[in-house]
Amino acid sequence: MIDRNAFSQAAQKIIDTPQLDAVFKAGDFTFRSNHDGQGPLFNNTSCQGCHIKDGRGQVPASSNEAMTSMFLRVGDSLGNAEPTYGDQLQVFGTIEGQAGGVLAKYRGALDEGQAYGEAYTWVEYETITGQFSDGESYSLRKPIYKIKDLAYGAFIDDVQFSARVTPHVYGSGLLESIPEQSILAYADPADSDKDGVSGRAAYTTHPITGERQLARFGQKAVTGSVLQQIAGAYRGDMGVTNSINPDEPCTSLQIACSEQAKRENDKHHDGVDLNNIDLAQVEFYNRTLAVPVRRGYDASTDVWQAEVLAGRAQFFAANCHSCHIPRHKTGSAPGSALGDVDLVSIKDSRTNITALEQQIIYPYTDLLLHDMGGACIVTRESVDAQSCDESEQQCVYVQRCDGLADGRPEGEASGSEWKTPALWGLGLVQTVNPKATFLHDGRARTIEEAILWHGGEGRAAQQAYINMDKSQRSALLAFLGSL
Ligand code: HEC
Ligand code: HEC
Ligand SMILES: [Ca+2]
Ligand SMILES: [Ca+2]
Ligand SMILES: [Ca+2]
Repeated sequence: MIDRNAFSQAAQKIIDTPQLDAVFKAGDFTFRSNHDGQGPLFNNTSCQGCHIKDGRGQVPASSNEAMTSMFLRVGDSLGNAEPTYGDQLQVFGTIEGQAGGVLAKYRGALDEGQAYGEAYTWVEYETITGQFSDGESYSLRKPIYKIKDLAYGAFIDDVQFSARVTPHVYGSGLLESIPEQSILAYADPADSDKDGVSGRAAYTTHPITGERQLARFGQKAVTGSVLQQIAGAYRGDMGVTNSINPDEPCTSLQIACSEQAKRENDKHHDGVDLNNIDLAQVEFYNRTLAVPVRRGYDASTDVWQAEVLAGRAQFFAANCHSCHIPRHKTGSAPGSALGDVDLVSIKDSRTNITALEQQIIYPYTDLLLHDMGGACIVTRESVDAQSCDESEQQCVYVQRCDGLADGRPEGEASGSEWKTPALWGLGLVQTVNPKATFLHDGRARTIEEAILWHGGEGRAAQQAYINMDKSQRSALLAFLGSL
């Protein structure tokens, strides 16, 4: 289905099995729903609010519009959480008697003891220009992130930010089922084949079994499973505690947040905000959302369009496939670590999800970390962009970066490493959400701009693109659009 619902289909084997289809639909419902116990701090009220139609979020249209489907992570240059604000800036807070989310107010949580949103964040773009080898020019928008209205006081001096726009979720279960060994086969951390591309595996600890496992979700590869990812999202993005993340997203320095959390728990009395049945259903839903079918060929004759074939050749000639590995084969897909779930209960058993097993898939990713180059500087500025002293007036924190770097290490990734994203479904991104854009922070308005931002290990591929003539560039874009 090539329409706005292109990312919202169940895998066929799920549709064909009524019991599984029922769990998929229940998970879909919960994915779209607001929850009891949401807050005291949050970025959005539902999964779907960010993963718009199971696809991407979007950058706000103006600086007056709060970020709702993107956010800024926060921390220091060594990868530690910010002591007061934790690892993410939640722009909404919860205040008794005020409906909906409450935005940040400068010193509001300190002076009034109320759980305001933590800070107001926005982005401004600067235009930078460049030229293809054939003389045609291009322009890119370079983001400058700004943060004001800090409700809980100043940040530490060495504060770093990482803007993230919401990625798509379909195909997650297939990516989860690629055997670790198949991914490790592509890692070349010391670049021993000297092609300028290394690729490093990141690891994490399974939240239930405690096993060390390859990290493959999140834009810096910090979580190892769909379950770990979504349990973190419930807590960090929505303030919905669960069996895996039982604590509200308040740090010990955020008294107003903890006080509000106590008031909420007085109301709910059931330990955590979300039960495991809902959590496991949403996990199942995310794992079994299907990848849209390829376009770019004549369905009646099965013949590929000439331009798509030519673009595919350019993709390999530019060495894009050294990171965007086209083909993988999934292995086994054990059921949820929480246990098998149906509509009303959860059992101790773990039945494999056969729809995800032994599948040949074309995600175009190695799921490894790559140094994409660049560096960032954070300054404190007054409203008129002069330097600023927080003891006298409110400062605006400003992050400027060269290249794709964010300057904020996370998990095992450095401040300039990113996980290669899957390219499947790329051509339908703006069909599903016309406001969606590309790269980790949505700075690229088009697929072409995303390619032009590649630096570091991706520099040679970017240069190859710049050196292509116009017909070669169009062909490559036609190929990417058919994925
Ligand atoms: C406030 C916006 C927001 C909300 C709400 C949200 N997400 Fe996300 N989601 C993101 C962002 C941003 C990322 C990338 C995170 C990163 O880079 O570490 C992400 C990543 C993911 C991924 C991993 C994608 C990948 O391939 O790496 C999955 C799966 C996911 N979210 C599912 C969910 C589910 C399920 C919910 C509801 C419980 C949810 N998300 C709620 C913004 C959101
Ligand atoms: C060194 C590894 C590497 C190479 C080589 C590489 N990429 Fe990427 N690519 C990445 C990483 C990592 C990202 C994510 C960067 C970010 O979000 O900041 C990315 C992002 C993208 C995106 C944006 C995807 C999205 O979901 O928004 C596109 C499109 C893309 N690459 C296409 C290409 C093409 C085409 C080539 C060859 C000309 C190429 N890449 C070469 C690693 C690579
Ligand atoms: Ca809560
Ligand atoms: Ca926070
Ligand atoms: Ca190499």
